[in-house]
Amino acid sequence: MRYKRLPFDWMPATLDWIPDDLPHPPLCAAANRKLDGLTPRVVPAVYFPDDGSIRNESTTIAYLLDERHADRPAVPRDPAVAFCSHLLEDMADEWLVKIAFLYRWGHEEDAAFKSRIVTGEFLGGYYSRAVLDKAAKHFASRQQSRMRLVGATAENAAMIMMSFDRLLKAMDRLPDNSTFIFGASPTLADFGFYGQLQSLATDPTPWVSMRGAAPGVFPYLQLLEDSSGIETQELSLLDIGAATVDLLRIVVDIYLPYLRANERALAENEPSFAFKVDGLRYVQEPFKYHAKCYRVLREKFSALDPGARSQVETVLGSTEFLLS
Ligand SMILES: N[C@@H](CCC(=O)N[C@@H](CS)C(=O)NCC(=O)O)C(=O)O
Repeated sequence: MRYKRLPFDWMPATLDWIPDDLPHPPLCAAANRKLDGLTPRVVPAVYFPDDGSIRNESTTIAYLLDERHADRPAVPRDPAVAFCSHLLEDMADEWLVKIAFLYRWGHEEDAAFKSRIVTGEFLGGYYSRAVLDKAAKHFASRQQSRMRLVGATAENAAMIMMSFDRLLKAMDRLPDNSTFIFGASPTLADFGFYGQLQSLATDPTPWVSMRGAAPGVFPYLQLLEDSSGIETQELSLLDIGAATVDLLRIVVDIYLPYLRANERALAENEPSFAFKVDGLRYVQEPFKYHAKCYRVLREKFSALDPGARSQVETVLGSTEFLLS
């Protein structure tokens, strides 16, 4: 919204995250009235005052905002860049959340620290320390109970951490060749990465490893925090550097095989699925929404004209997982 120079009000939202036996402060009540009837029950959500609609799913919201406010688009105009940007944003939304979950809810120190920040934000003030402690504990244990659903488990930790390691190495090299992932102005991919990396950069444990392994990521996040002063540029895959190619290769090596294994398990009604990368094994219950993500990616790939498709093929190295 800041990049697009759209004015907005920020409203902390609660869904059902406050225990029933605690008072629901006025801030929660106001946000909950706006979120009433929202499906699926996930945030972020954007309320559009012009038609009174409320929409969620961050990718859908981003496309919708570009449709309604075409100036300063987050979706690049060049179709090959737009496709790669969508691919990276999808991985950021759906895979990087496993890294964030594993760190935040898998370490007691991180869980205690961040659950207070999250719950304190939606309690909004005028609460006692006892109320904050109770709400934070309730929220942390609720999130910990969801780790398996997300795939953030001890048996998957090695692959998840390997993907984080590759991600940090690539992101740290981004400034060698550009400011943002595809060049001098940000795209949907940057905003997707921002959401997850900003969490990781402010949680105690990953913050320390990021400072050591990838100090170049912090100025990038700082620039993205408010990119309203950055001018929009035309972007081309012909100008991208090695770091961006490395990021895209993480999609090819890990995220697309994950999506395919998930889709197959759903089609065959399997209770769980597994896949391997570099000898590391990942296992999870199938997740319906990720089958939709995979379908959308293949539809977008098959809609590319031959010129754009060949550019995408060159940077990805392999498009085997994108062919229907
Ligand atoms: N794919 C969705 C994911 C949204 C999502 O899962 N949001 C979480 C919070 S970050 C949520 O609302 N979860 C529901 C819950 O925990 O009850 C998006 O990108 O918007």
